[in-house]
Amino acid sequence: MSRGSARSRGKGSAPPGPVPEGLIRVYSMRFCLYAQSTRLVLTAKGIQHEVININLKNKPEWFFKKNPSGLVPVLETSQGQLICESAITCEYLDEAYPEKKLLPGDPYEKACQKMVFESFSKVPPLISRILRTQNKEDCSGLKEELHKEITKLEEVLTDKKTTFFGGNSLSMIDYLIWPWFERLEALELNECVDHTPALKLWMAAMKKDPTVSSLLTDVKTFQGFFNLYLQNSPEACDYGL
Ligand SMILES: N[C@@H](CCC(=O)N[C@@H](CS)C(=O)NCC(=O)O)C(=O)O
Repeated sequence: MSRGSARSRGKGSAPPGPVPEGLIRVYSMRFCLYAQSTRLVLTAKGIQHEVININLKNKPEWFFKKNPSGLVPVLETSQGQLICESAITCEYLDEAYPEKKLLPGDPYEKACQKMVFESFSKVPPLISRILRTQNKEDCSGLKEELHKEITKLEEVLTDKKTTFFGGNSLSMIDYLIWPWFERLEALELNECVDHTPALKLWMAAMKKDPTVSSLLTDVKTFQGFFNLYLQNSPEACDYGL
């Protein structure tokens, strides 16, 4: 059970009931990059879950009881436990559902994944600033900075000589950073990976992964969403439904 493409719940909607036994719930938004990482982990691990989409431009009052900061993703268990912050939700899922581990057991390898994630942490704010800059000609400095950060990730892959960031198979770190790369084309930022062949191969390999491909969104849909989201439209989160 998932309903990842259900319409979002907004102000005035009834709060959802308790999470049924045997399921975990994720409060999400169809286009949220952070919630996508959580949904990728839920899907990759085959965890039975339900998705409740939140209208982030017209949030239901009850949602602040799930997360006072009003951000998605949030996980809710059948015992009423609430877990927020995407990286924390992903690590929680990996520990709470230990079949098919996505984080390495080896402490050093795990630390390496966290170091890559820390290095990646400069990318989301840059992409967000580029998205919000009205006059795209003013973006050249930001694009240069983004290119520099992306080059650091390219170096990780070339030093490791592996297809994925944690080795030759997909693991947690790949799911944590993928959503930003999926949106490069829709944001007309593909040039940032023009000179990073290892990252390009990684992106191609990611798209072939059944979990990643099950949650892909097409470029036009992303662009339609960005357009409405930047206008603060309450229709943004349900774009295309
Ligand atoms: N650090 C948070 C960031 C989550 C986040 O920014 N989510 C956005 C949607 S992509 C959100 O809920 N925005 C609503 C708002 O800013 O009010 C995480 O990793 O979970």
